[in-house]
Amino acid sequence: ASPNPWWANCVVYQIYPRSFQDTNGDGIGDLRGITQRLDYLARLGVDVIWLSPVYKSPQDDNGYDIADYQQIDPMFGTLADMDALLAKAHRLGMKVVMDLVVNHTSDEHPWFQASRSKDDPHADWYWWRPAKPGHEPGTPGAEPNHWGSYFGGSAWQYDPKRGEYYLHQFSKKQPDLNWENPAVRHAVYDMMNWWMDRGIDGFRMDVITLISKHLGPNGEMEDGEIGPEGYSNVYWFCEDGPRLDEFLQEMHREVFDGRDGYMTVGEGTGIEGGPRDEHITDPRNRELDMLFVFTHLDIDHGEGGKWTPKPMRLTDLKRTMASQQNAVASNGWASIFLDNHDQPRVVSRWGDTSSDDMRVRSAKALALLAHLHRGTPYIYQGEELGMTNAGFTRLDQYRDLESINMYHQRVEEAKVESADDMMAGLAAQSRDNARTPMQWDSTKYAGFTAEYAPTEPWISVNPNHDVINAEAQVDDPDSVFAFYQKLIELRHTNPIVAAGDWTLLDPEDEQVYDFLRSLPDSDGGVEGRLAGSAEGRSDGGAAGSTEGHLEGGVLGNARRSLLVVVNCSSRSAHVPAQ
Ligand code: TEU
Ligand code: CA
Repeated sequence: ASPNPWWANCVVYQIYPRSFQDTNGDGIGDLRGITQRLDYLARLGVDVIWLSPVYKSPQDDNGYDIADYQQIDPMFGTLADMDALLAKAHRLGMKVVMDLVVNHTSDEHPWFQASRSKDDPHADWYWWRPAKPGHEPGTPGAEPNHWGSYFGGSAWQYDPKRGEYYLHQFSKKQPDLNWENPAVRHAVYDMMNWWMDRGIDGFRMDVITLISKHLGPNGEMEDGEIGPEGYSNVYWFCEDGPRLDEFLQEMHREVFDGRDGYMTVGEGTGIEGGPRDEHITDPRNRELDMLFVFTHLDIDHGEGGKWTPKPMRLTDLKRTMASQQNAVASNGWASIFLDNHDQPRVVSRWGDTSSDDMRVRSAKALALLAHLHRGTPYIYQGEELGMTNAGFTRLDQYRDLESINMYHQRVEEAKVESADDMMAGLAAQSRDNARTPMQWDSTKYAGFTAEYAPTEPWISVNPNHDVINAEAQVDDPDSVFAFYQKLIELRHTNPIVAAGDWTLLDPEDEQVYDFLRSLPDSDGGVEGRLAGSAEGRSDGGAAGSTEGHLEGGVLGNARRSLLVVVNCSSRSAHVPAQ
């Protein structure tokens, strides 16, 4: 059933446009900046670029709140700039995938504005509900239920014009669209077709597994247990709802049937890497090509969730990765990622950054680990340089609404955490860790914006850009950048990397992460595997001690199999990395 489609041999590079390259000195990255830097990406060797949202938006959640799907936000440029970007990328042999954010729109989208009138044709395009019976609409406690938003506060917002509440899982400027309404779905498909016809090569679909809601038989929305912050969980209502497969198949029919050379990857919020992952990505079901499954990024979340991080155990990483790999071993396909714009930088998170040398080794080890699993690897901008967490120590350095809102909610309102603990949680887990400007060179603003730019970057540049930057790495054969180049090259040239089976070797070992890749008709044999494993362990040397380091190597490289061994012992010696 393995289709071996074009994207199985590809490496995708995610760009967060506002932090990539500024060309007009306003301190915000733009499309022209991306176009200028495409040669760098071609040199790295990536095949596909995924752009986080660049559509017209009030930027409440940095563009994940879209007010017009068919316009570029003036901050980023124009449609003509987008066409130029596409043309140059294609000329350089790279495809371009755009972010599709259709679980919700901005509250400033004309659809939502129209929906505020009960007699408008758009009245039913969002999730409107009246106040709780017996309560005065708009007063505290009158919300339809206790669901909390992921970005703080209630998931319900009162609209005085309509006299009702609308559901927003994310910020109150991100109302959830009502996918039960066929008019909503067809408006989305029309927009997607418009972009495909313009020449883009597919979509990364934001929280696409949340579009179908679990309604009761009469449209009821059940409340849940109220947590320490005063809200109940909304996720059970939205994750992997009963009509998800139907909606994805309809989308496939309406947008993708009859096209080729494109790819789709869905953010698989709530999909655990099991039968549902396999089902959604099995090409026979005509839903999505790949999903991002997040189980491996939850392993360092403590009892209070991501804001109370705990040390990561290597055995948990292996267990979660194995479940993701095994889910799609016969049907479907995996996406492999350790970083994105919502996650702290993996080298700070799980690596050893106590010295420059160890940071570089850690970055390479993590790269090796990710890129030699079976699936399509995703690189998040700056990961290929070993960029680190932001190192912010004050709340006013943060820009992310989730980080700021959750600080206020947890520390000041619900008082579930001290200010110091929350600042430590933010330093470890805030999304802004991934959003500091791309480090191109060692000049004042890291080459992200000109030194004489009239405006400071929208978020501070990491002071370590004097050491960690692209200019210092692109010509250095020992750099993290060069290591990524080699891994990408390996995927393109060695069929075992793209197509080989994946077998985890020592699930219980806390220091060594080793696995075997082999093509089904492997002539390596079982004996060879075991010998390779033993060799890897002794070569790792420091396994069991606390003085080794996190680094990796491909030890066996037979014609039909590949043994990958990553020594993670230093990591265990240095957690919690805070
Ligand atoms: O993220 C949604 C998501 O599933 C969460 O893991 C999100 O990262 C978390 O709530 C924040 O810690 C997507 C986008 O990637 C994110 O940038 C957007 O803010 C969000 O959807 C809403 O569009
Ligand atoms: Ca700019």
